[in-house]
Amino acid sequence: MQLNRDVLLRAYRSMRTIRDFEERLHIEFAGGEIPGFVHLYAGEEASAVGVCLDLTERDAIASTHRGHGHCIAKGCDVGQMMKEIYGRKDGLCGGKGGSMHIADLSKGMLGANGIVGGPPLICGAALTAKVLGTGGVAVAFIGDGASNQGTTLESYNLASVWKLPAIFVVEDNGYAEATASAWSVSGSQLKRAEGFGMPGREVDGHDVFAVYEAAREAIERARAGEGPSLLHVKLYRYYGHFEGDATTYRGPDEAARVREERDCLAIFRKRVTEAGLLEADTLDAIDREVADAIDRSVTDAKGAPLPSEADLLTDVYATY
Ligand SMILES: Cc1ncc(C[n+]2csc(CCOP(=O)(O)OP(=O)(O)O)c2C)c(N)n1
Ligand SMILES: [Mg+2]
Repeated sequence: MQLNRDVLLRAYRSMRTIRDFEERLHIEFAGGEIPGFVHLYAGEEASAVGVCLDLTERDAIASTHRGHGHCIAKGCDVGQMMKEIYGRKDGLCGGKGGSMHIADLSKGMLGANGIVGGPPLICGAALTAKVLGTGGVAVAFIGDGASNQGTTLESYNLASVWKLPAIFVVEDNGYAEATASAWSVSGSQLKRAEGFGMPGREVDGHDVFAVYEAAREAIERARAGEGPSLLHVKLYRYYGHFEGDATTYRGPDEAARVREERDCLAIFRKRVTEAGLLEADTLDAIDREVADAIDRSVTDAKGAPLPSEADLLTDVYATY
């Protein structure tokens, strides 16, 4: 399917924003001002963006510990995200979530998650959509490591049994911390889906068009009440597992080679300019606008106030 100009521009801006956000955090984290752990999503942009292009605010996503890209693709405010990661009072979660627990329920972003294996969350969101008849779908992003968690397999079963409008996106970047998926994942992701009665598709995660097509099919199936699907998205993370990881478990030029040969931004640019769909100048202008926005977000975050002592006592209990 040919995407229209607006959607193409949105896809590029979103992928570029994620890349710049993450590359800037890589630099800023080394300065020591950012609290907690940071796991970068650079290199995996086409997955979050391709999956979220057709989602709206009535649709929910549940992220992983590597959640900034999912947040941006789902429409979260980048300035507030940066403040959150810096632990500032007017960050997306009042500075109390940080990188690993960032969330924005108003956008249907249920949260990044420190516990690997969060797919049960989207069974709840999908069941809500089904019972209330909202037409919404719920998407779980799952790492290759998380694909081995019992909670993930239980979610596959529940979603199939209840015919939930759920989509499981296995983002297979080849590693869980320092362990290669070749060592830790048995059988095949698609056969696992088949075992639970779901259709599954393998997708090139460096190609936003391929991800979009596969996600669109799964979303349509979910909205039509036909039940869950699984996407096995093959991709790669450019940086270490967390910021500070010496990455001794992969070859010295492995990441550089993937960046050179399979950069989703370069692949997109080549494809759309050669086909005459977008002009290089237009993409360059987006690059400049995004660079300015990220710059501003860091300056604003560094200058923003921290939570006060009194803020320790808020958001502790929820009342319904
Ligand atoms: C239940 C649980 N077990 C272990 C961990 C520690 N841990 C954090 S990230 C991670 C690896 C996750 O790998 P993967 O799911 O492939 O995601 P990736 O980091 O590659 O995006 C592990 C084991 C955890 N956070 N939660
Ligand atoms: Mg992984």
